[in-house]
Amino acid sequence: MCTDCGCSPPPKHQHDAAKKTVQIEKNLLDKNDRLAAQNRARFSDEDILVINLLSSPGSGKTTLVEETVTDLGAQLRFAVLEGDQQTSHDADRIAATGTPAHQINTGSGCHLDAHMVGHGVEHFTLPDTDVLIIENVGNLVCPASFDLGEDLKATVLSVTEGDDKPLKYPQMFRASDVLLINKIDLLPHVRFDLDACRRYALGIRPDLKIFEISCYDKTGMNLWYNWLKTAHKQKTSGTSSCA
Ligand SMILES: Nc1nc2c(ncn2[C@@H]2O[C@H](COP(=O)(O)OP(=O)(O)O)[C@@H](O)[C@H]2O)c(=O)[nH]1
Ligand SMILES: [Mg+2]
Repeated sequence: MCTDCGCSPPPKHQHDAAKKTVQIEKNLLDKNDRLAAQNRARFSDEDILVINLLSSPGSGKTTLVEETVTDLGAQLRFAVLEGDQQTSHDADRIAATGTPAHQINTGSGCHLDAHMVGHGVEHFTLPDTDVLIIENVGNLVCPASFDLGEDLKATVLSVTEGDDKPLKYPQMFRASDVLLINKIDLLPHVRFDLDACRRYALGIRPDLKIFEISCYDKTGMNLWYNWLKTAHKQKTSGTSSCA
């Protein structure tokens, strides 16, 4: 009888392979953490607030960024890194607002990593930047594990995705400082229990800051904007985060 998992006969080679995989993953994450620390030091030197924006595909991340840079562009200087497997659609959308934007294509990759971000920001003039938004690849799993050197992780969840997502993908919600529940203009048309969603998310991370927003009719957007401005002020004054 195998002592690791109780299987019979013991498939030793499988356990060896699993150990090797764990070691490779650990090495990858260690390397990522070192590069993320370098990014973080650089962003702090430049007084830049960095937001890592996460969600599944289609929740409205790019729309949120378009609205935010348009409405706050006179008060804060934004730069936006866009992550997708293919196309430059999202960077093109942000560039159309007049905001510096750069697209990172990950090919088959399911998340951005600190190395990509370190090179991505070479396309911006960092001393002219107050807030860097990094729109991660749409995926509620892997991006949670990769530190990019951000100050805060913000997750967008739209009401069409179901109120139980915090329970199904707890790692993402545990890692997040902010949750934006988007598309609440669609609430009359979908079965989404806002109170239950809040309860599930807060059960996973009790200090999670939650905004209920609609990028279409602008509900809740001013609260998000005020929070972002306060977070930037706190970053540049060296006080702790407002998350
Ligand atoms: N009804 C509604 N649709 C939205 C809202 N925000 C974004 N969308 C739509 O959702 C779709 C996906 O948006 P996008 O920003 O590309 O999502 P991303 O994949 O997370 O970047 C687009 O058709 C948007 O117009 C919203 O607040 N309400
Ligand atoms: Mg997008």
